[in-house]
Amino acid sequence: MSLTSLQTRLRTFYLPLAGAAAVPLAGCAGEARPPAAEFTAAAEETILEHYYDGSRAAWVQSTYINEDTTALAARASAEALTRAIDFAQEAATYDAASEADEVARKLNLLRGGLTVAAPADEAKIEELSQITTRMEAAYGSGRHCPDGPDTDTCRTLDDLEDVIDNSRDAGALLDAWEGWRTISPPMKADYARFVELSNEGARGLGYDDTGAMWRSGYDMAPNDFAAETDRLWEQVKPLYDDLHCHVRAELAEEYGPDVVDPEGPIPAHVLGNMWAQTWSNVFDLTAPEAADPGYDLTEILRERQTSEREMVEIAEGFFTSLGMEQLPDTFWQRSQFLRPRDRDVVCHASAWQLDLDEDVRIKMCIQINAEDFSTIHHELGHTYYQLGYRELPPLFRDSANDGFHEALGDTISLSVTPGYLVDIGLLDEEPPAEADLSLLMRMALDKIAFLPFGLLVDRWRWGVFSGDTPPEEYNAAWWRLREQYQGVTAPSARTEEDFDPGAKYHVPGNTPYTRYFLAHILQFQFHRDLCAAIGYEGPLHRCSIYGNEEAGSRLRDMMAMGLSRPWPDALEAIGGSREMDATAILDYFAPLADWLREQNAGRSCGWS
Ligand code: X8Z
Ligand code: ZN
Repeated sequence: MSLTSLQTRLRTFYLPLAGAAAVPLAGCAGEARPPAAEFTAAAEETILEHYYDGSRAAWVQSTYINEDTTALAARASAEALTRAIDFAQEAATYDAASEADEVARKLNLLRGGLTVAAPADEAKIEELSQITTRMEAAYGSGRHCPDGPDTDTCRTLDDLEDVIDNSRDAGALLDAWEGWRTISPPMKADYARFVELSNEGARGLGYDDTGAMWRSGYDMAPNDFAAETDRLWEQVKPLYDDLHCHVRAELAEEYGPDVVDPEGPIPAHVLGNMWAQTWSNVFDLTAPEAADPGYDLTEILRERQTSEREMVEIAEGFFTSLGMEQLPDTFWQRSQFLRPRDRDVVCHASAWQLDLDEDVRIKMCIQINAEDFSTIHHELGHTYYQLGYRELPPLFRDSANDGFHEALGDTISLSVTPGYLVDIGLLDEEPPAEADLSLLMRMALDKIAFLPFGLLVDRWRWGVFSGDTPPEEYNAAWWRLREQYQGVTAPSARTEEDFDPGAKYHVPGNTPYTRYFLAHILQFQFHRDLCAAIGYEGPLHRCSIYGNEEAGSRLRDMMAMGLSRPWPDALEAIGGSREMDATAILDYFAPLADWLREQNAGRSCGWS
């Protein structure tokens, strides 16, 4: 996995993969316990010692899925988890509050920095590791085979996404949408058992459940964190509602009221994305008619016959323009850019730091299009963050909070403006100012549309982990949240035989998801702060920090801080503010918000 995904499994399994044997454990009568600083130092040493072995096993499994690599990865995962739990339990015996800041932080990270805990029981650790590894493999090798396995009719996620992203045939869309969701029902029993075991582990460490453990990683009380995400959502919801209203009206016109009810939630198969999480593939149906965006980056990349590797090189060029280092040779030698022809891999994009040092890699199945160009910047954001904090003590080699890791590369992507594309020679001239509305619309279809999805995935998991949502209500609860937050509905009848959350990578991959919601707020905040810092005064969507030393130095300072300080300190390093604030995203889209309100005049909005 990766530090996004990678982050998950790194920290989950491999970080505290440290060898328990090297650290004397407390608990035996008469045995002296080392001072906390000694304990954390020894833990970090063992973490480093074992980390590479664990992440190599995970890398090989993700890039070559079969029984053997899955068994080896499960074994490595069990060993890592055993050590992690030993460390976490040991850390919990210290009173962090009475220690110096740095040691207190390390104790809390050892105790609560896991994405999955396990009961301190060898058999249960083994079972949990097998389940998580099996779910990951099931997703990666998932195929829809209408005529049975290993027939010519089998279609991979790429094949099915190709339909969802591009087709306008409601029947074909439905077929692809339902097809991908045939991969997940077999995961349901595993998922339910995973919930039981990981909760037992979290409770053993003093948390109410796994969801509470996840919410504890934000330098504030877990309940305050949930309230903070509600507050941010309330700030942006009016803009989302306006976008939803307009998009639904245009889709109803395209597909007719039998497919898209002009007053109800939008069916999930017509939004141009397998999970209806970003909508820019329906740009042509929803764009402002008078304003041509002036260019299409997908077409430019294809016409120029840009290769997958060249796309990564262009993205690297943005980061080096900010004064960051070139990527190491091993990055180019060891990364996976293409879907291999002859074996199953986990194609979901991720960025890895296998040795917690310079062995950084990305794993993608790049397609030559604008969306993947942006995802490459996203992944390199992870990579540069990893390189940026590699000198810190091992436990601090991570971002200020997980939203920061997800936001960095996207912040760079916001600077991929038409002006920047002209600068690097991909575009001949900047489109006229009238194109801005369309450019903002294309961006909003990704960034604004994503927000409620970014929130609801973990709202679902928080309910599952707390027991409010038992297995017999998994799917119904998922669709209730999809409708409540997104105003999106299932395009055909679903039952508890289905397990639709399992068809989204991060559920079987056990990657917390609120990080992406935070990142979508933070990246606009970073962008606004950096643009102000470089003295830019025009509209935010035309600002690019490309080539700017001052912006680069602020980003580098933040990355070099890693996880060593509470996240408000890192936020302050960028722009002075210590609070997350969604007004930046509202500022960015202000011209579009006005236009949307005009379009919606006379329409009835909302869906309940
Ligand atoms: O999973 C990712 C990245 C890897 S951390 C490609 N993202 C989320 C998703 O695809 O669902 C980026 C945005 C949201
Ligand atoms: Zn990411």
